[in-house]
Amino acid sequence: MVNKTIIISNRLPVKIVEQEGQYILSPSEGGLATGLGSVYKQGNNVWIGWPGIEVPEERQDEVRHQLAELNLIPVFLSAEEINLYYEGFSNEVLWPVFHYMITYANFDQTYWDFYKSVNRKFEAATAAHINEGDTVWIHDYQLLLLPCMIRKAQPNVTIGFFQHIPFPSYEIFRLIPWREELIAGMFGADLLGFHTFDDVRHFLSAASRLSSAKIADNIITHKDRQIVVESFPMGIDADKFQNLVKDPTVQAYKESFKESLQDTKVVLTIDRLDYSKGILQRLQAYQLLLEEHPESVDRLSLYMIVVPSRDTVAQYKELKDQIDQLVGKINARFRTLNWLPVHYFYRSFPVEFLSALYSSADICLVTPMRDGMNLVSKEYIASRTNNTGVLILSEMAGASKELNDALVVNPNNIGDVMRAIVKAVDMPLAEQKARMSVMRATVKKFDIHLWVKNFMDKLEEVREMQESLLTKHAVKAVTEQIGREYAEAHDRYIFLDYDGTLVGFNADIERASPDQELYDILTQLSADPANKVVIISGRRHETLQEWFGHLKLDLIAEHGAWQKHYQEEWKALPLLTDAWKKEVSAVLDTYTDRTPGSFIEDKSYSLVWHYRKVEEGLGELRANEIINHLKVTIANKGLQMMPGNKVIEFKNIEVNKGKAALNWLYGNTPDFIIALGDDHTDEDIFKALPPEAYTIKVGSNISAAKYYLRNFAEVRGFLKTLYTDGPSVVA
Ligand code: GDG
Repeated sequence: MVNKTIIISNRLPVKIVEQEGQYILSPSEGGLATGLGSVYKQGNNVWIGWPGIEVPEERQDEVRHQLAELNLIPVFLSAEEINLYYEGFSNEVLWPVFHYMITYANFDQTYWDFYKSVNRKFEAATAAHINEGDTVWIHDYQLLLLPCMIRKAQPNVTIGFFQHIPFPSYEIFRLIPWREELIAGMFGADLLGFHTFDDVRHFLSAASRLSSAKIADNIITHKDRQIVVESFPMGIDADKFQNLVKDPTVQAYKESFKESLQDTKVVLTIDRLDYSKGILQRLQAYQLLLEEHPESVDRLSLYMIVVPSRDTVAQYKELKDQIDQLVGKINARFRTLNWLPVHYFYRSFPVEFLSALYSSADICLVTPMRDGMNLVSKEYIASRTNNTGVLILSEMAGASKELNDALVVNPNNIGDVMRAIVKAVDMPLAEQKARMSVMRATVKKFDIHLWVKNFMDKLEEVREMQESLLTKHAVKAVTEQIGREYAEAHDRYIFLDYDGTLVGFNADIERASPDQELYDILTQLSADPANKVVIISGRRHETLQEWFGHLKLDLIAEHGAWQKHYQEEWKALPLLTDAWKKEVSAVLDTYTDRTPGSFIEDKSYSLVWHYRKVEEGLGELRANEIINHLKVTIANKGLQMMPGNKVIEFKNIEVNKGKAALNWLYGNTPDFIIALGDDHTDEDIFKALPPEAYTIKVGSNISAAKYYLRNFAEVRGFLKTLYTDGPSVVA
């Protein structure tokens, strides 16, 4: 069967009205629906979502059939479900919190219960259509739990998720009582997309604090799967807005504007009614302008379109009342016989009317308090086919990251917004054109079609990465192969790192000592005369001596600075100087004093700065500061700096586990080599060993090693299989 792609969002891209007992369907013209048209309208692909109206049970089949012709699959929701899952949890918890308006949030337990049950309903609707190998693209904050639900029901599908609104900083996100569940829900995806890199950073920081997943750069490793987190700034259907300007209906609207406006300049604003859009603050800035710049009177009008939205909710109704009052106040105070300061419309318009406004307005004022992206700003730009006009844009809108030729303002600074309007009014034509043409090129290039393509391409790339990782896990088949080769070999070298490989991590480094099970494994393994078992660790040689001196093992300590063959004495690498230590430790001391929980470990030929016990985030920050601080010293003194697992180690460049391992092999021709290790320093071994060696990374699947195991417990299970003939204990 051919694999398909399933789009899922709260709303289907369709409007349904009931007329004379018939359901009439009209497809949505929004940019997202157009962009995704290239996906869901193809082959057996579908789009799953709520059809936007309550349909009585006995008529659901009828609607289902009508929708099926458009490749749409409905999830029918009752009025109660819409009220509690959508208006409730989505719009009274997630929307305000994600837009940093926490005082508007209402953490109601019933909302949460319904959010879960409706997400489950979406999962059930999906289950009826999804097969192994399919691709799913879920949209937005109403469905944060859905990725995990689908993953559980159908593990072998590729799931993408895109969030259209901002992801807040951890300090805000943590306020939500169900924060861990939300993060876990999102973790079901393979690819998580946001509009901006700031949203990505915020998500990664929340994920690292609210889960035990490992995070490296923008990749989260969770339950053996890698989740890629990326920014995909959404674009618009730029061609459509550009071409609309020439449309006869649009031209007619424009003509009549021109007549009524005379010489008045127009400042345009278009938003849904929402407290995140900064509508009141914008009116205040305009009022300030009329007060401070009386020359604007008669010359500048504000055209303000507010599209009705959620106005049954008390907070929105209140906002509407406040806007009504302030508009009334400004108009009453400043209007003249022939001029109205604010032309205020509380309704929606056909897109031709918007196009006429966009292409007529001298200035577009877009000043949300927070906005995931903001498409209005991009639509204004695409409509400026003669490259004139000025965009004033809030730095809190995702779009401000791309449109840096706009006049960028802080929407909370009313004076700043006012000054930007003055600047826009006075801006010479040449400057307008210079700025606008750059922004038009951006909006045209990064349009909705490229956005869809970029996301789908990345999803495909992630799918391929997941498939190749699956084969890397040293699962049963592979361990059996290693086991066979091991059994046939007569001269074996087994290199084993210690911390994180043979034992788990402990915040207290002295406490991670070997336990009886590990001693048993090492004793059994080394009992075979064909085996040379080498512990190769960053630990001090005194420690390795104390722990392993009595066993039949070779020991390499401090990444190779100290070495000991079984039944021989410890030897240090010759000609190593440690004179540099004074200078480096003086610098490290200043950081340790400022970073509670950190400490310095002094080894013969290296210094280690540990931050495992430091507050999450602070340790990484300080580590980066240290790296920057010591970069030059390190290079000048022939040292190397090695960031490891919650440590940074400084040591002589000659000391390296890879070189030490090669030294051990020098002059020998073993017929079986295997190395297991978990951190940065073990990568040197993986790279140094000959190609026929088995290399196994522990804990992560991003490595130069050929295979990986999940943790030290799997390592122990694996090692046992080598000396017992029984089946692999690795799952
Ligand atoms: C969310 C995020 C993110 C407006 N009035 C009329 C009308 N519109 C259209 C505009 C524009 C859209 O509505 C509004 O999009 P925004 O992006 O500005 O804002 P949200 O609705 O809050 O969207 C936002 C977006 O998702 C996409 O990811 O950018 O940050 O909050 O396209 O043209 N359309 C018509 N008549 C109107 O009166 N036909």
